[in-house]
Amino acid sequence: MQIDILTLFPAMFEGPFSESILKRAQEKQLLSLRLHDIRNYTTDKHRTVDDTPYGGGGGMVMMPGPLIEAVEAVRGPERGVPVILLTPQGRIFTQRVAQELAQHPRLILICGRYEGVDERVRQTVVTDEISIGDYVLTGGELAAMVVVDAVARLIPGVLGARWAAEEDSHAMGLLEYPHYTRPPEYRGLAVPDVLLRGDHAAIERWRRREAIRRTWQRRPDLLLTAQLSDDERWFLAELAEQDAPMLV
Ligand code: 4FD
Repeated sequence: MQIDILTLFPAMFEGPFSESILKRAQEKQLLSLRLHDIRNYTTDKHRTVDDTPYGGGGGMVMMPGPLIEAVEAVRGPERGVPVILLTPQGRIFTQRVAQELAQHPRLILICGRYEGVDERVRQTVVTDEISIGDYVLTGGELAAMVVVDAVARLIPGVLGARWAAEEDSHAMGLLEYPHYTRPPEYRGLAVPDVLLRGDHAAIERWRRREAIRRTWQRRPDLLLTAQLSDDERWFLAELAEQDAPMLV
């Protein structure tokens, strides 16, 4: 997969893209991350990328010219490449959206700065708008890094073979079960016996139930769509009798 990122601050991406899983994915040529400085697509001698808003009011708006020229140059003649603007006004980014984006061979991400982007960028080149959550950032760069990370780990071969991404809690629609490693007792806190006994069916059942317990306590909204067996539904009904979920 190739992801092109249009930004005024390409250096912001150096750390996250040069470490760990994203670094390895690029070395294995499963992922190509290309950074493009929007300022290289300006035409005036001051390399201007923003201007004051028509109609007045505070702040600066990113001009349409450099952004649209950048998208067209980077995209080339290819059709059907998603051009995604990271913005608080976009659809909320979820594991499902990450899975959807991971099906594409190419993505183009636009990182806005200042108070926003001239509306004509949306009207001409943007095909999708994504928000990583209901809060405002100083630019789209951190949001783009989040999207790249979540999408990259879904590309086959990027995670180790033992770590199929579809086994993730959020892909299952539940929160993760509790994890333990050595030692078997730490400061008087023991690892649950079932995990030490090696009965893999019992371990699986315990993990599913603990995932359901956690989801009931912390994110009961997720249980509306989670795929549960009849046995697990009975377990959930028992939980619901014992204690109410944490609301809000
Ligand atoms: N919640 C997000 C994305 C970008 C951003 C910006 C228009 C503001 C939050 C375009 C307005 C870009 C998010 C930059 N803040 N700020 O995903």
